[in-house]
Amino acid sequence: MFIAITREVSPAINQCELTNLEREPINYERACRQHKQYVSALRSLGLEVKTLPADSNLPDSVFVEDTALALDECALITRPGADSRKPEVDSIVKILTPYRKLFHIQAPARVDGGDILRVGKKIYVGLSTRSDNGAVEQMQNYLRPFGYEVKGAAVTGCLHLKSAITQVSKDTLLINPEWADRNLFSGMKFIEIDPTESYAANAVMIGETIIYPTSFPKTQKRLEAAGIKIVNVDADELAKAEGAVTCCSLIFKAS
Ligand code: CIR
Repeated sequence: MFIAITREVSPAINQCELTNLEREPINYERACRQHKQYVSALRSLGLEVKTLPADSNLPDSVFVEDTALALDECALITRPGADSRKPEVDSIVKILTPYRKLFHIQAPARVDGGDILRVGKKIYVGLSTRSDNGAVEQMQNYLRPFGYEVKGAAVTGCLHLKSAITQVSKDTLLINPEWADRNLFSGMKFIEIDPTESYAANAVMIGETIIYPTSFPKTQKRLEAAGIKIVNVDADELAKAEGAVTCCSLIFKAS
């Protein structure tokens, strides 16, 4: 059994951080409806969903992925790169404490969970505007004893590593080759996004199925042709906050 932690959309979502997108109005009610659909998709795949309440002081707090990395053996509490997001970790510490031994990224290092891509025992950390080598070093020290290999990965043009590349099956990564270098991810197969759909490389893999936005039909055809099973969600409202589907949950094994 897997647990997914999610958090309701903040009424202050229009004050979210933005790095690569121009600000445009986010329809709060529509974002909430789409978020509910996302939670239903997680439940339809058998996950137990624990949802934290919205916080009007934390505009980006719906993007829980950025606050932690939950592994089978332990969990890492991040130190988010944007100052407005640092307090988001407090409620995540509380909710994860019963489940895992926690390690904390210490200042001045910074890392957002959106930059952390785990593929089996390999952990890639995007060296973006939000995450740095200091965090990579701390993660190596914390996670090597559990058999993980932690590596920095260059990322350009997008907010996070997982905007550029995510896992879609046991041996396959979905990649935007403009934003990440496939040579870093040895031993894997790749599906490239359709070049007209820059933001299409973010999918949540749950078992043999992915949760995937309806916004990228051309890339979806490529995924279907590769035999990937898809549960679609509408996610274009939170995409205006530079959020994608992995960002909205923290998924880990219950025991
Ligand atoms: C931010 O800039 O931090 C938020 N507006 C978006 C965070 C998206 N999170 C993610 O990709 N993991």
